[in-house]
Amino acid sequence: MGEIEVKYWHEEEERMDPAERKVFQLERLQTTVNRAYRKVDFYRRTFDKLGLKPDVISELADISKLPFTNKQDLRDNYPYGMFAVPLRDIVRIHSSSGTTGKPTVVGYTRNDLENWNNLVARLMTAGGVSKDDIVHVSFTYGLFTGGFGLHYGAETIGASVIPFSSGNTSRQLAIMQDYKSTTLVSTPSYALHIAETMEKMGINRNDLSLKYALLGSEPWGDKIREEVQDKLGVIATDNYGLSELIGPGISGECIYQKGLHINEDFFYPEIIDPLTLKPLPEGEWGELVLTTLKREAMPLLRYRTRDVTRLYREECPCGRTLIKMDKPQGRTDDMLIVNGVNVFPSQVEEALAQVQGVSPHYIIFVRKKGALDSIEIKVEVNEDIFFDEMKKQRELVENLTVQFQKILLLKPKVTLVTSQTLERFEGKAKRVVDERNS
Ligand code: DLL
Repeated sequence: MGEIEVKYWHEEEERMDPAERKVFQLERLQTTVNRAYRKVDFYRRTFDKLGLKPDVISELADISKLPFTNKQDLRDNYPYGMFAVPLRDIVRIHSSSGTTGKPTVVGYTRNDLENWNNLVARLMTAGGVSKDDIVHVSFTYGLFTGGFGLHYGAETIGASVIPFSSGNTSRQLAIMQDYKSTTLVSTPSYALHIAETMEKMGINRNDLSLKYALLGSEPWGDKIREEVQDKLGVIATDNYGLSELIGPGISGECIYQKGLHINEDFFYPEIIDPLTLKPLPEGEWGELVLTTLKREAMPLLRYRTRDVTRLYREECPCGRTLIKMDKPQGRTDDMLIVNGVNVFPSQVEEALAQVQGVSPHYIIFVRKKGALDSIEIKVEVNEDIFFDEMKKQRELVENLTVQFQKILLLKPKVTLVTSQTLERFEGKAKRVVDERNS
């Protein structure tokens, strides 16, 4: 990695002295709170009910006096009730899929779009991309923010963008090969799927020109990173965001892969205890809460992301001074409670990483057995394990069970399945089947 040159998109902002950045944050927070109160009925009503005045912020710590905003608030104000500008000033609308309720709608003014493009350009630059790159986008283009978000970020840098969108993996590979794509943009699970399809098609990493993979939109750990890097021959960096706040562009890793740099001059991050709702000090794990600092169309105050991570400051070899967040471990609403024990799917992945011979593909089943919950984890073995050797299989199951017990603090039933039998995903992977209420 030594020869890789560190690049910045907004060097001044990304390397600013944190004390100086705080001055900007405070000014922007005050403006945001004022605008939200004046322009969004929902905030005015909430503030008035609490007897809060919009001038409540005289220092950054005062943010804890503000109420939280939840996904339900966006749903209650569906579709345009959270907008702080008239519709004629909105130039783009995205929304969530709405599979679990009313969709949440997000609007962007022209300035919001410009900021969004630049924030994505920042994280893509941090991940190694430059105007010399050919960027293949495998995110869906549509209401989902992934496709358009990364697309315009790459265009802003001046890279050549191939807007493939999702589906037809063998054709995607042919295009990547012929067009000499240097950068893959997708979910981590889709990057894995591409790697497997390459094997099936007899395509070698040297047949492709890939150098970077910018992966995001779902949790992933080191095992997936290693596989993707090894099989595609790339530096794979993580990037995080959610549509309610902007989409991708909230944070991203640099090529040193030492945590995600948060664009904190645009989003003020806090970590709270999801039960007491009290702010937690830097370094502690909890729920990420974000406040927009520059958004025109839809300012959001203390939005509860439900994502579990921690915030920390440390000197990064890349020179960025932005606060970091750890790779999100999962969502508080994805957390399974199995016989009173909290289980995150990411812990399963962590356990898998400790064991040789298994792939990163798994599914967790939770069932009710009488009064108790039971958990089964189906794990796909690697091709090179001889499935007909009973002894080897038994050892592998024992090995996995020990690791799961150590990390999950409960004993699951472990079932091995042959290579390539679990479902693959083009969008976000679904790894939990909770059959307790069905
Ligand atoms: O997934 C935005 C995005 C697109 C981010 C492309 C990065 C790349 P939503 O569909 O609204 O937006 O889903 C947001 O996905 O609250 C997290 O739970 C999860 N998520 C997103 N990025 C990551 C990540 C986009 N890097 C929800 N690691 C968030 C873990 C992630 N989880």
